[in-house]
Amino acid sequence: MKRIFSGMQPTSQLHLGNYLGALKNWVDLQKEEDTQRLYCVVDLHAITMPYDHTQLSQATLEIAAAYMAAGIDPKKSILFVQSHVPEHAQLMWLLATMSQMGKLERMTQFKDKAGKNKERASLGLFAYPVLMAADILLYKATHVPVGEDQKQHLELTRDLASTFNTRYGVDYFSQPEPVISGPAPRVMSLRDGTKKMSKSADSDMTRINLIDTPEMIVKKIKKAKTDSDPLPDNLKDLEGRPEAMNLVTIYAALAGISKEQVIKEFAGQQFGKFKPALADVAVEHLAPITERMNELLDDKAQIETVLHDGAEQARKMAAQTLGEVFDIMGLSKVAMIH
Ligand code: AQP
Repeated sequence: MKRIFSGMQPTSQLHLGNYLGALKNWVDLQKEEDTQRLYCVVDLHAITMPYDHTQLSQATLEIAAAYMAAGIDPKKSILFVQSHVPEHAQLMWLLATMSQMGKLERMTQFKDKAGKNKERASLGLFAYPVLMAADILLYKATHVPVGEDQKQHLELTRDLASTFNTRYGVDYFSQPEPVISGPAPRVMSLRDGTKKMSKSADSDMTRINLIDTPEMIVKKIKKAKTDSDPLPDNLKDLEGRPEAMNLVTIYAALAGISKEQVIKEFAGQQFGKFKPALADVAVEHLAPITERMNELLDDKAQIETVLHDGAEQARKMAAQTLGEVFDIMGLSKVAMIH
């Protein structure tokens, strides 16, 4: 059976990149028959960078609310919080014993987040991809829907699955497939078309958050960086114009049409005309999600019940895998409590 796993960090509010690169795809995947889906709020990942501990628990609920508001249905998907299933951290440690430092050092996300001060980066940040591998392998996920930025981490997960099998002479973990087919696998910053839209970018004007009001969305799109040329009449001529390409990609993804169709509709028009149209599409698409999210956050007990049930289901699956991995690795289970 196909089994899907994915997660997002409660580092801050979700933005349009998270939505178009991953979350929208998760929702669409709920249409698939004979598929089990696990969607997680990965709070243990979120603490690998400096964070506000007074806000983490609230941020975790907000991400769960965003999942549900976007259309994740707890009847079709198991929705839970990573730290509520301790097996994630346990399997991570076991996988850490077979993870090569050299490979982890080559991870782009580590290099980006550690910056120039690599020596002072935490072990948690360095081992982030190993925890992500544990998240996925714990449920023997076959498919992992993510944005393009996570491709390298997925390759490491596949690598670790093979290393485990080879080291212990088993055919236990299969190779999870990345599913990078969201409508916009890489949404770029509104202020710099060469950088990805990110929760942790300093300026809020670089991103559209799922909780932004219509006025904020209109303002951010109006102020988005562009060049002074009109939109061309073919997609090829958008090459070398990253900001223009980004706005066209966002429009296409939100309107559910191709980029070619967007170009056909707006060929020859200046951004003064295109931006208000984009803002309309964005508000129309996001306003119902924001409204639902706010409703859910007014009734936190409902979200907590969903997360409680989800953790219970996830733990059963996780405990089984961990027990099997203990057997394979020769660890004693004599007094193991589950
Ligand atoms: N700009 C993006 N375009 C498309 N997809 C994106 N994703 C993130 N940014 C974009 C996808 O969203 C999912 C959840 O990501 P995450 O919470 O693990 O965070 P991240 O990938 O590290 O990116 P963020 O949102 O910018 O967070 P920070 O700034 O905290 O690192 C993933 O599937 C990701 O691919």
